[in-house]
Amino acid sequence: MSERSPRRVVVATGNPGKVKELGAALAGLRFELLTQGELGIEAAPETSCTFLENALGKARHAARESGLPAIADDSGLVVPALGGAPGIHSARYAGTNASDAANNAKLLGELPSTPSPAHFTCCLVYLQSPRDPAPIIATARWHGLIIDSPRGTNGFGYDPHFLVPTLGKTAGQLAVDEKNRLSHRGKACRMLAELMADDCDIPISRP
Ligand code: ITT
Repeated sequence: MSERSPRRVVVATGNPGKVKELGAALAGLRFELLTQGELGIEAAPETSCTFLENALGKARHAARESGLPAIADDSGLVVPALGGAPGIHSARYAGTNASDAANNAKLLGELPSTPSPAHFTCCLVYLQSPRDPAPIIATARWHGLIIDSPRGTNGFGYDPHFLVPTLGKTAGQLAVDEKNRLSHRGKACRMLAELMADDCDIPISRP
């Protein structure tokens, strides 16, 4: 591979909302991002109790199956009034393969009152290979309030119920670039890109 050709990297997610946001936020890296679905790779089981360990597991699995470097995102909504739930169970809060609508309904049913403070967390991991002993890791949070009436149809997951107080809008009312400027995932992507820029082996086009 010439030094200038983009590096092929597998994105270890099956969530189309994440693919859209990661693709936009990581566009500055000279990577050709391929999803694990495109490569016929099944999702890794999420068996750990932290976002970090789950992200490492997903990236390791995708790197092993594809033979390519991998980026994984493990993320979720943390609500202090619910003892941190749904947390790492955010995607399956209302059950395995639950829809976003079912997860949101369960969230509102469990909350003692609204608006309720909450944050999204995103942990991103980049592995050069499944046995990479020095993963690049970036993690970030986005604070807001859970409200009972949904607003907006953009984004995914809990976005329509996640109010960003400084904007008076929910995450579901934000365009991808606007959300990435503020969000847990957007911030983690910028941190990951910075950390990668310090790694001379990784091709980065700096603005
Ligand atoms: P992959 O494991 O295939 O990446 P997933 O959706 O199962 O997809 P996670 O286990 O990391 O991924 O769970 C993330 C869940 O957290 C996601 O399905 C949403 O319910 C919620 N979530 C994470 N980031 C979010 C965001 O930006 N907006 C709304 N909800 C979000």
